Amino acid sequence: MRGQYSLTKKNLDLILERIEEISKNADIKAINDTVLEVKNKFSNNIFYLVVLGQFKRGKSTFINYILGADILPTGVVPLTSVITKVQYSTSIWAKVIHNDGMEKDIDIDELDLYCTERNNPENIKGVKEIHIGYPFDFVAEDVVIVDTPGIGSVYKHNTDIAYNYIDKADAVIFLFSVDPPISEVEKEFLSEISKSVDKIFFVLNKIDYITEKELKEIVTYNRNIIREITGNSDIFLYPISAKLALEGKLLKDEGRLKKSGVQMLENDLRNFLLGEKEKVLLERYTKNIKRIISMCKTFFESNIRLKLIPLEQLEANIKAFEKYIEEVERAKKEISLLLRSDMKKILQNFDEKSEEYKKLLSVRVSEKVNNYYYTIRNLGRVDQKRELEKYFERVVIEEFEKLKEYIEKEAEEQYSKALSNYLSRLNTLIENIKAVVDRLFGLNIEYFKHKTGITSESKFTYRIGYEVGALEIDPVYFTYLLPKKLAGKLILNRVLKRIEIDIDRNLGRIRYDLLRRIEKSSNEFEKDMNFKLQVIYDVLKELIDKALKDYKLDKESFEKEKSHYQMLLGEINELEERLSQIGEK
Ligand SMILES: Nc1nc2c(ncn2[C@@H]2O[C@H](COP(=O)(O)OP(=O)(O)O)[C@@H](O)[C@H]2O)c(=O)[nH]1
Ligand SMILES: [Mg+2]
Repeated sequence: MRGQYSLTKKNLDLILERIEEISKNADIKAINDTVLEVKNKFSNNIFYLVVLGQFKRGKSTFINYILGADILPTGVVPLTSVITKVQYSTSIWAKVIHNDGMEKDIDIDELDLYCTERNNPENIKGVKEIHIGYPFDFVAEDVVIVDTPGIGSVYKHNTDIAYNYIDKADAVIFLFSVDPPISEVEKEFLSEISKSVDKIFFVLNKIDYITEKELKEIVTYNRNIIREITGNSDIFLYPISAKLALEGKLLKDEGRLKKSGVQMLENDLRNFLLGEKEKVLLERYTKNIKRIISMCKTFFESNIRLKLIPLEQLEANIKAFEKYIEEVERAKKEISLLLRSDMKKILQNFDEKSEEYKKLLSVRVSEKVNNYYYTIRNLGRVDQKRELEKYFERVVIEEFEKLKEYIEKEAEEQYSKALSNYLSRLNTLIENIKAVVDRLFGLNIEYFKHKTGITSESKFTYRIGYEVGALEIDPVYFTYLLPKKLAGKLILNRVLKRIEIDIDRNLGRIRYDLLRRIEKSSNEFEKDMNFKLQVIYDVLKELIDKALKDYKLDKESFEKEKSHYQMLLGEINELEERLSQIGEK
């Protein structure tokens, strides 16, 4: 097995080396970058087992179980913001890799300083990855377990990080949990993953929350959804409780371990890694080389085709394209403006309803406080005041939570409606550009879609999200001192008077939060839109400039260039043939 693996690996290395030479010769950035990426990924024979899922599904808890130690921060509010790689090592160590490449050794107990949103808000410390070495008894040393931040969180950068990791995963453990049902975000995410990763272990976590009977229903329900999304009817869903599993392992409590249901998953994982790790690695390597080959082919074919267009025609087409780009830019501006005005409407809607919210809350809280006062009216003055204040605080928070939920839902609905409208406009625009490029230059710019996500944009990366912090009740006004002789009704009145002030302030907080998120999200959208279009312009420019430069050559050299590309294309075709022969072995 090992020998066969090395031999095949060597053959694939040779093919990639040759492709690298060819691509260097052609000097196209998108291709060179991809070659480098694939080379890095497969040079060290490391198998990436990536744990994915929406945030708070229990990913970190599960990895802690595998490690047999409470190492990764769990239940962190709101979430982790960098990926963590765990690998086997005889000693325990941890280090932080910064975005600029700097590395720093840290104490393993300090992980939360770097990977929690709370201690590293929006990743101001510029942490890219955290690497951990730990002597855990799982599988081989060349398996790296990757803990990803959750998708579907309020922070877009987190979603992106999890997303970027799909490409690098050799196998995936995808965690669902029994608490809330499968979300739209999870469905979309899973659909992306199943397109690119062949081996996915589906796990249903937190089964300790439910009864056997409920479990049966949830498993059936979730399995059907997964089947539908992946188009695979042969789906197994492992029901586990990562929490019980971890506790069981730490406390050496067989009962808990058994109840956690983790054993079957662990066995299957182990067997899979022992038996198929190398096969999977080779398959993925082959797949990636194939991808580069088709990039190269498209490029050479395009380039040869460009050379068949007479110079005057090409120049006229470039002019026509420049005109078209002006149109695109206008459309782009329009999308931005309309999006922003829709976003403003969400806020206006909130403002218009604000008075209504206030009244509603005021009525509800007063009613409840009044009723409550009735039940404690016989208490002494001090007790009465204390109890009333406590009750008041609780009721305000309760009522606010309800309202907040309602506001969130409404805003999210309006937001995603507006956004999906503009996303589909942007996608249409991109499709149009592709069609125009094809018509004018006979070029297919699809080949670099992998690098830039040029094709279509999915909507969940721009969730508005919503996470207002704890509500604020100003403690100061509870400390007022009442003149001794005043009591009873007066306390009640004072408390009731505060209602409006409290409601005002907290509505203000919700509004501020809404505004901030809307702005952030619209900015992200615009940034991405600009980036996508710019990438298309850049790639085209690179291709056309190359073609134009060749036109400046004399006839003989021009023909020579043309046949040079034809030769390279021939070589690429040969490599493709060689690759398919390796696959058959
Ligand atoms: N009841 C229960 N809680 C769990 C289980 N697994 C994880 N949790 C809790 O769920 C929360 C989120 O877990 P965490 O591992 O941080 O999720 P992650 O965001 O996916 O990494 C934490 O408070 C965990 O203690 C489980 O099997 N049962
Ligand atoms: Mg986590």
